[in-house]
Amino acid sequence: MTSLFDPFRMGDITLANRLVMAPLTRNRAGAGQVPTALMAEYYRQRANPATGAGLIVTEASQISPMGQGYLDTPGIHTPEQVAGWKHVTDAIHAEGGKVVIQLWHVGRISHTSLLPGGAAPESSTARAAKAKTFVTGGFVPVSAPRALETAEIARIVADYRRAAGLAMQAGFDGVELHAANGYLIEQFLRDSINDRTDAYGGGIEHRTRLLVEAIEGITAEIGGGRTGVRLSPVTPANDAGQDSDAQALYGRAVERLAPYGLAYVHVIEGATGGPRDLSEQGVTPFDYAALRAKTASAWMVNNGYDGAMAQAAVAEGRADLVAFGRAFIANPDLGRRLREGAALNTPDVKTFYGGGEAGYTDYPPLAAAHAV
Ligand code: 8OZ
Repeated sequence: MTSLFDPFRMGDITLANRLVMAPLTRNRAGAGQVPTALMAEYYRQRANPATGAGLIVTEASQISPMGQGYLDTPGIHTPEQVAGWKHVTDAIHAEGGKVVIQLWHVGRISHTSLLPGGAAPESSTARAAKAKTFVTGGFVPVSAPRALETAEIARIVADYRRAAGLAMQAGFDGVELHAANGYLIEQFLRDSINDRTDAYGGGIEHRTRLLVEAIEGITAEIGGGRTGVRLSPVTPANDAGQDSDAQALYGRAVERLAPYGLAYVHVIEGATGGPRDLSEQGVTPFDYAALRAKTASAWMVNNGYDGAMAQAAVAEGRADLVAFGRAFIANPDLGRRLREGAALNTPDVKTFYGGGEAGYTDYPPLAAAHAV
């Protein structure tokens, strides 16, 4: 029977185990949105597959200045950022770990104070989200966006592609396209947000176009075997609403990505960081197994898994890989703890976003002498 701790080959990337550190926004980048030495230490602590993750997915990282939506998130668009990330990937690889970077454009989930020249955020729509972000000084409502002109979309696709190339220069094993949680690509995917009348709006073929073009650009640059994608078919995160037919939309999206031979598809089941079952909120149950049937890529699941759930999912073949978020914030040695059935440290929500070492690199591992 397959275990969470068995090795796995995912596209061109060989993993020592199937335990994944989920992408986690921590807002600790330095000036110029450059990854810091402290960030390298945080990832290093979680990188050894003997005690930590078989794969790390980095925190979401903007592909352009317009792709940023929160204070102090790292970028992957300048030479300084590439150099900063190289310290991170070197630290992870020195521990024997593997790492992909999550490529991010927030779309309308941003604020003019974060954007070049105080620009309005860019999206599929000019309608503002009822959502908040945090900027210098605290939480604020997101700014009203501007709908991208059709002719501008090629620039966005080129930015994703360029970021994937920079990720390779920075020493990453691959990239994950962030197409989840109410950000730019989801703003195009869902008919609850996308109100366009051009070739990027309307029917499902049009609404999946940006996703497909982004993947086409990224895979042309680095290959499908080093590319993953993250989807969240029914999450309400960031005022995404619900698509009128999520099963058809996401089914077709995954079907259209199949020819690119992606290393993996990463799916958030239910509400991001919230309930897995949304039937009480009136959301039609989503059939994830039917979604998986549309791809030969490895299947990565996420949202509220504990060790027993993760082992069952892998043993029963419902998933190849299981991503843990909050548990990895508080437990650098989460792999060891799950393997040994040890208690977990409790994450401190107050230090999730921004700050320094506290609640970041100071969560204790099990004592070295802990009896196995
Ligand atoms: C929490 C805070 C800010 C951003 C996501 C990148 O939800 C995020 C995020 C999460 O995907």
